[in-house]
Amino acid sequence: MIIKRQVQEAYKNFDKSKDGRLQRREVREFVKKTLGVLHETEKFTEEKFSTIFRALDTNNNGVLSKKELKEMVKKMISTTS
Ligand SMILES: [Ca+2]
Repeated sequence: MIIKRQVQEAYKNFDKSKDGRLQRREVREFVKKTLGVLHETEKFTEEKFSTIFRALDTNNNGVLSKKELKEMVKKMISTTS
């Protein structure tokens, strides 16, 4: 399943602290890289990221769990395909 694979890849590549949660800056790298592939011409601003991150960090603790990241990947796929 593509979502599961994306999430696993994201953690493998971006969870630098290897604690199973993505810090804000780790999420930014992931989103930037992923959106950079999907929307090469679109500029990805900090403001835009903040909006996305707030929406994704559903329990508002400043990090994304795998569950939260999975939701994000789902949304990203549904809005770009
Ligand atoms: Ca969270």
